Amino acid sequence: MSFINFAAREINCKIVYYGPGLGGKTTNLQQIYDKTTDKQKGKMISLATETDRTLFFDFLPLDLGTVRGFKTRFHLYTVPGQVFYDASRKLILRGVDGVVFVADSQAERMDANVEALDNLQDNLKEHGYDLMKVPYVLQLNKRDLPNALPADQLKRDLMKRNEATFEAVAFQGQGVFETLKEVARQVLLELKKG
Ligand SMILES: Nc1nc2c(ncn2[C@@H]2O[C@H](COP(=O)(O)OP(=O)(O)OP(=O)(O)O)[C@@H](O)[C@H]2O)c(=O)[nH]1
Ligand SMILES: [Mg+2]
Repeated sequence: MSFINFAAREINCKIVYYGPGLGGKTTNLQQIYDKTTDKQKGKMISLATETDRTLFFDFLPLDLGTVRGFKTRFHLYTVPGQVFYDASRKLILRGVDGVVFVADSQAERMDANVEALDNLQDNLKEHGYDLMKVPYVLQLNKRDLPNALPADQLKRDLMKRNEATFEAVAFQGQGVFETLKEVARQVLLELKKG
C-alpha cells in the first residue's frame, strides 16, 4: 500500500527484492546506492551477518522524481534469502507495492529459485496479495557465470505471468537500473489507477 503524505506532497512506495540466498538482492541495492546522487537517496541500512548474508533487511530510500507535483519516494528492501528466515521475509512483505524477484542463473541454484518463488507466492497470499497482480519484475542475475543456464530455459521455468524480465550481472551494475525502472513504472501506473 503506497502511503501518500498530502502535507509533504510526497508519495511513498515500497519495493521488495526477493529471491534465493546469495542470488544478488543486496548487490542490486548496493549498486543503486553507489550510482545515485546524494540528493536522491537516504542512508542505506543493512543488517547482516559477518559473512554479509542479509539478517533482517537492507533498506534504501530513493527519490525518483515527481508525479503531478508529488515527490515519489521509493523505499527499497531486500529479504534474507536463507530458508530459515521465513518470518522476516513475511514481515518485510507487509505493505509492499512492487516486487523484484532476483533469480540466480546458475544451474545448481534452480531448485533454490523455484523454492523461493513458491515461498514468495505463499507469503504474498498471507498478506492478501496475488503474485499474478502485483507490480512484478523477474531479474535473471549472474549471467556472467559459465554455469548460467540459457535465459530461455530460466524464463520457461520461472515466469509466472507475462512479466517483464531482465538479464543482469548485478555486481557490475548490468541490468540493475533497467529492473528498478520497470518495477517503479508499474507501481506508479497502479497509483494512477487507484
Ligand atoms: N558472478 C556474479 N556474482 C554476483 C552477481 N551478483 C552478485 N554476485 C555476488 O554474489 C554474492 C551474494 O550476493 P548478495 O547480494 O549478498 O546476495 P543476497 O541475495 O543478498 O543474499 P542473502 O542476503 O543471503 O539472501 C556476492 O558475493 C556478490 O558479489 C553477478 O551478477 N555475478
Ligand atoms: Mg542480502
